[in-house]
Amino acid sequence: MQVSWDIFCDVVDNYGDVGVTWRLARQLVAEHGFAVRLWINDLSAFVRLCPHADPLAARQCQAGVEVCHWPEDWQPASIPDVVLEAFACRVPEAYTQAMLQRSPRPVWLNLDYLSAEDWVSGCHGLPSPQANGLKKFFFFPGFTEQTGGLLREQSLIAQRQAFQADPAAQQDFLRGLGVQPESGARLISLFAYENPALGSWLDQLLGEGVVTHLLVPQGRIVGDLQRWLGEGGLQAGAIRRRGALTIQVLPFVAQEQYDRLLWCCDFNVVRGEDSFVRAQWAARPMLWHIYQQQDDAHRPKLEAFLALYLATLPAEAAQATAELWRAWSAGEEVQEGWQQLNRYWPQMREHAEHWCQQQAARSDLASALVQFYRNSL
Ligand code: TRH
Repeated sequence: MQVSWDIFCDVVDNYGDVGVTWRLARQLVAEHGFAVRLWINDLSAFVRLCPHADPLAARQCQAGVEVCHWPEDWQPASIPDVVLEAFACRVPEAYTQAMLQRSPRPVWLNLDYLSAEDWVSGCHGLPSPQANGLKKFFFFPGFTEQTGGLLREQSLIAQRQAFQADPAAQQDFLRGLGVQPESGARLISLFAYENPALGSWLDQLLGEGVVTHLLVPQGRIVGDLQRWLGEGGLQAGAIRRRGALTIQVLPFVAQEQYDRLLWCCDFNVVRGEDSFVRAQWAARPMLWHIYQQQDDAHRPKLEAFLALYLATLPAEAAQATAELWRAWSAGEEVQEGWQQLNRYWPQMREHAEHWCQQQAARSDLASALVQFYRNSL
């Protein structure tokens, strides 16, 4: 009998919650042969990542996944072998009651946010007994052996390497997006939250006089871009030239295409959780705009990742990266950090590939979840 999974996704904001669960659901179907239902409470967010999807359908099949609208008014549904709540969302009470009735009881998991902090390895896989007698397990993604790993499709790295070794394929892909960079141009992608630091970086890019093509997917940073350009209403497709700097606004594309965009670029600015991981698989130098939390709770997360990511880099290159990332996340001027980083470009490029290979040598998150499920039988 085919093993069945329910994944629950409460879209808090933006696209990370739905991005991670949609990616995981597809992988569980494609690589592990499971029957997966993905419950999403806001299908409009899902449609951005899966443009063919129907935002109004109560149920639809996409890439082999049964994508279901998670209604406020919950209707009874069968209970699968595995129930996964993403990012501390809670399944409906009636559903929990039905879990109690099932024999055998389903394996119940809570997939947490990604963090490089030390405490994560101590909490990964721990049970959390519930008052009703059910047991829920905490499952933590992460960067070390003691965690659940990172989402990575089986052939992702091979695909990425083949694409990066094929300039014609890159050119075709970019042309499909309406992007035709000057030959030899430095390509940069920018997917970030609002940031007052943007102007200082654009000033710097402009001042360097290096032919640069900056690709900006539609989203929250576009307001700051408009302010710097001194105009409003920028739509996807807009191209503006300032000296050697070309800025182009891109449409929001499907996840597979976004991967290719990252693979094409020399430098990627990413944010949140999922694009942050995808940039690591792209194996190019990057800048992470970490999701800002109350009381600066994101700062230790940023530092924890920097400590891991930069551990094997020469001190100066590590220092330059850390300065740039800290300044960007604090919304402070980034000229200095960017200039410093540019001095270590060859090391940063090599390091990005090395980090990617190191992380890819470990079990991926979907496989680790499957293993956890099998061990719990
Ligand atoms: O959108 P994000 O900022 O998402 C999140 C959420 O805010 C979440 O609540 C928070 O907890 C988390 O960050 C840390 O960033 P993220 O995670 O990178 O998700 C973006 C998704 O959008 C990712 O799956 C990649 C995808 N994407 C596309 O599919 N096409 C595109 O063109 C772009 C730019 C992104």
